[in-house]
Amino acid sequence: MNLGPVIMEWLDELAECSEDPAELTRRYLTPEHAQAAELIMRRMREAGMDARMDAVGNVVGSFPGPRPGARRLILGSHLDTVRNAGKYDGALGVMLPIACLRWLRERGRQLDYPVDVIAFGDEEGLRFQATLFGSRAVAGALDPAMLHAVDEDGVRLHDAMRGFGLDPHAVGDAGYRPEEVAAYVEVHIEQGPVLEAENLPIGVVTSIAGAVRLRVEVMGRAGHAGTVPMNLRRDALAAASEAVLAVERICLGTPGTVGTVGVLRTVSGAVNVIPGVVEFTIDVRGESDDRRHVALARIDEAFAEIASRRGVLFDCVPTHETGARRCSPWLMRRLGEAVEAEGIEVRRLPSGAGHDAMAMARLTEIGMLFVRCKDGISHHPAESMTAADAEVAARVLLRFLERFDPDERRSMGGKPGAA
Ligand code: HGY
Ligand code: MN
Ligand code: MN
Repeated sequence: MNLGPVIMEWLDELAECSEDPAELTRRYLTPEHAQAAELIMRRMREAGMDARMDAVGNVVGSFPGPRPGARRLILGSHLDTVRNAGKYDGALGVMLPIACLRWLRERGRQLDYPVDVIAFGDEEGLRFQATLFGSRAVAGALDPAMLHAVDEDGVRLHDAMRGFGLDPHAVGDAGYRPEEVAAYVEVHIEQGPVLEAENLPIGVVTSIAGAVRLRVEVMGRAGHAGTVPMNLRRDALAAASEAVLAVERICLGTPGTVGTVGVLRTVSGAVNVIPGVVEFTIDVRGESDDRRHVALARIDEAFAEIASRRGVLFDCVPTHETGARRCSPWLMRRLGEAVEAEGIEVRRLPSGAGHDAMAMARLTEIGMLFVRCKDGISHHPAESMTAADAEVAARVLLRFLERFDPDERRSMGGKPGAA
């Protein structure tokens, strides 16, 4: 079939769309987003799809299928990246389905149901902290308040939309109606070590951990580093440092949760000034929503104790929360059958990382395939996978596509899997 090398070449090409040639960074509503969108639309058109940009900057490719009005299968993932990212997080789930549809078209094999491929414009939330913005819009689950988010240069999301040629009042146009969608399936690198450790190229995802992100501001009192006695200080950075270690200690002590402080900065810091204001972010995930809430309550208590002992204030603002999601048993079974048909052991595994599928679960049933990645590394330039594994994933997806019946689920009853 030889799709693996084609997919890897497309991913190399897409990785060129970066705001920094030295490290891959592609943020929402930037010239690099537009450049990537053009490239993706070109590949979609080669596959015989209609390709367009939707009202929030997602790229949507549509394959009509012979039965107008039949419920459509949506495939896809995100085109944006974290800072200094790897080439495969998100991009694999955009380019692989397009390559598969082009392969089918070149052989005159027509699927008998409509398929859309969506490259979501903002899953990571790197620029506006508006995580899953593109997929939430498609799922009709967008919180309009997100439009007022501001990036690090003070640009508001709705102004950036206008600058990108989009109308912020039209974001609702990106939504699909539940009755027109049969399922959403996302192919993604595992971003973890399990498949590699078990020498498997591919796995079927069972659930996606829920996540909450907060922006925390610690307000103490700035002062001269030489004149303020230690016992009279309200050092915001010392307090924040205790808070960071509290997040680590609490999540270590709350089984099934992970906690990360990914960004920390002193506001107008200087070597000879006691930090007055410090900002940092928190990301807490949990296999179950309850576990995540327990960890958050404990973090709240710890911050209150630090604040009163040190005479500082903590202001914690949630910037994102998504509940844990279960993947559809129906889709897990069909994806598993496709893996088995390739002669591969079916390994089911949970996702600790978040994905657009979490938002799409508000619209339809979700399924995910994980592809092995080297050393489980992701969100880092060392993120890598092989053409051979891309080939396996393409073969599995093609088997899934050729057997998929958009009406099968309705005959089985049941609702999308929200844990
Ligand atoms: O943060 C995540 O889990 C995803 O990569 N956006
Ligand atoms: Mn990511
Ligand atoms: Mn991702």
